[in-house]
Amino acid sequence: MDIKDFTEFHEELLPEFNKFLNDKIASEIKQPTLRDAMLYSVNAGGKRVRPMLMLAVVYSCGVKRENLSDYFDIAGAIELIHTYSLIHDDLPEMDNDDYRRGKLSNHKKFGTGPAVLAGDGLLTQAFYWIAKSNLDTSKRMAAVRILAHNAGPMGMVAGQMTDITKEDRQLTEAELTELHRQKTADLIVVSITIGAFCADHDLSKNLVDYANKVGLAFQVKDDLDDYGTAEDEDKNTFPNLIGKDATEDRLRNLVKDALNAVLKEQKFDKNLMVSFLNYFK
Ligand code: GRG
Repeated sequence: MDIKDFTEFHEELLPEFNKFLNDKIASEIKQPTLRDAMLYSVNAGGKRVRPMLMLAVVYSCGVKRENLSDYFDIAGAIELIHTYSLIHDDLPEMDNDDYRRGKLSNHKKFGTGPAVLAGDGLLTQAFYWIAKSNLDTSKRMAAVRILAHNAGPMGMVAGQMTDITKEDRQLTEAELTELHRQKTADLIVVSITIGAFCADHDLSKNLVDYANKVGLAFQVKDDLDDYGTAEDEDKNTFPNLIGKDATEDRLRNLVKDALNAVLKEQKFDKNLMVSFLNYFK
């Protein structure tokens, strides 16, 4: 294996993956406002953590660098779903944010109707990309099933519903953990597990444990990053519920557990998944 580190992997793959995303959306979506609104948020500065995690798992399972583009449709689908979720999350009837990643949110740029439709378009197109991918039928079916399960009303959409309906009361620690698991962790877990399925890796409890710990750590880090800002004040977050120090402890423990889990993984190059944990430092 030539690439030993997640950061290096990310830098190596990103330009090619970004070009793939842009070319594909630009050629497939003919309605100009819809195409512009979809491309606006896809190109608004996202870090591409989820698709790069998926591709890094594929690579760690032994797929060669030159064959990784065979998996771009599935990795792209995950990024489209992530992007749709952020557009809808920013809407006035949801989190009501005017800015995302320092740029105008989609509805502020295009209007609420177009933003809803840009999200709808990204969500639907994700499953079109998976269905049209050149991977074996069994892999495409697994990707559709896992993604729909974790991103839809059994996962992320359910988490979002809990979030917007329980906003005005403080959740218990167990409720908050479940909300974070559904809203954020489930899509991260998908990125890892779909990667393993697509690369013919026998999905083990260790890799699933790693995925679950990393997924939750992602939201706990986000909570810590936002802690103390004006918008964060009344929100259901770990630091608001259990305090900053206890939340930092929780993050450290999640990262330690993720490391221990992935180190036990068999028939798998561990360098990229271990170095990904630096994201939480
Ligand atoms: C609208 C169905 C629906 C779901 C929305 C993802 C989500 C659910 C809401 C976003 C709220 C939020 C900011 C959660 C924190 C964790 C998170 C998803 C952060 C953003 O992910 P990054 O850092 O984003 O990977 P970039 O900007 O890099 O793409």
